[in-house]
Amino acid sequence: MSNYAVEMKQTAQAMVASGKGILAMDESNGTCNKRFEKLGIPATEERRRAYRELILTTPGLSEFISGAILYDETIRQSTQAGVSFIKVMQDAGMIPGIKVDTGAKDLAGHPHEKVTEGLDGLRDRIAEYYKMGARFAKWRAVITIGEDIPSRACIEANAHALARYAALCQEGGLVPIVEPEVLIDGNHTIERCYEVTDETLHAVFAQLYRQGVAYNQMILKPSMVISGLACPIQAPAEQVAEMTIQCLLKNVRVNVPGVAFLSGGQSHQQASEHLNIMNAKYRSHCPWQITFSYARAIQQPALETWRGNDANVAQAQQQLLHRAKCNSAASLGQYRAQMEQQLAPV
Ligand code: 5MM
Repeated sequence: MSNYAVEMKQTAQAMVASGKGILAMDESNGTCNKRFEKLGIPATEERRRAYRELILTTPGLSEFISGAILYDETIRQSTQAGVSFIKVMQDAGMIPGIKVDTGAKDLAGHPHEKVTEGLDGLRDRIAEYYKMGARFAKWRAVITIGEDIPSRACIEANAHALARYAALCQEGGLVPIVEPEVLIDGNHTIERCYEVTDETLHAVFAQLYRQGVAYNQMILKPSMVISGLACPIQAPAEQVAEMTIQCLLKNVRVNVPGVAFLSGGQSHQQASEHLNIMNAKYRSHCPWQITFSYARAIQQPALETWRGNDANVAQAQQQLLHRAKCNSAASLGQYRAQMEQQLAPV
């Protein structure tokens, strides 16, 4: 048993406490810059810092957000006034987390498929992040649906890496968020997405078991079972919720404290609606908390309002808080479409 077992169990439970979710703001510089460039925001370290300050200093955010996943550049940054982001989070009662993978790279011998890298030197990086104040970590594996893919090789390589990452995290005191994302891109049906998600989760839990990962000290961050974006038949929200829960019940160990979904390219309202139905209809059938760990589905309206202009900070924070509030309500099965009309002042 890890020396940190008691602390990690408490952290994992706090990350998915009732009515709270995890904010993903761990975009690597490449991804963050791409999002900035689309809106004409200068892709500089200072603008990335300013944007992350906007997010983390949003008044009232911790009412809905238990913790935030940072990127290596961000975890070392501070507010304009010189307060480290870690301290800002700790003072606000939000748990600092850190993305530790180094990205999805081409899988040798398997065209169009990826394997996530980052195991080299990970033990030392975990020790450094723990010392800085991080208490959880994240690693994202990417599974693509297409003609004849995913291959067994891709699913197994990613599941194995996720489990080795999770074991290293638990050894070093960080709660691992285990994120196997089945991409929404493609013209596949929801049934095909179910098959692939089922196979992926099955492989991930087999590897977590093999590597001795403690299920009660981790969080699962899966994608929902959903129609491909280009599929001519888009499954209704009720079906997305039902098939997602069915797939999770089949594969996720009962003592995992929480499932925190990624939004994966869904619109922000869809992401809230799907999460809400899962909680309203199926929460009592599930042994784990069901919540969110969204990036785009929380941040996008705020980013579009801010546009790199400091004069827009307060309004952007209002947008961010609103999405956090809507998703918090969804994690309790209390989200209603009318909430979208009720922006609270910050
Ligand atoms: C799937 O992406 C994660 C969740 O975000 P969405 O809710 O927008 O789908 C997210 O944490 C992602 O891993 C980060 O944005 C990091 O992205 P990159 O590709 O820059 O590492």
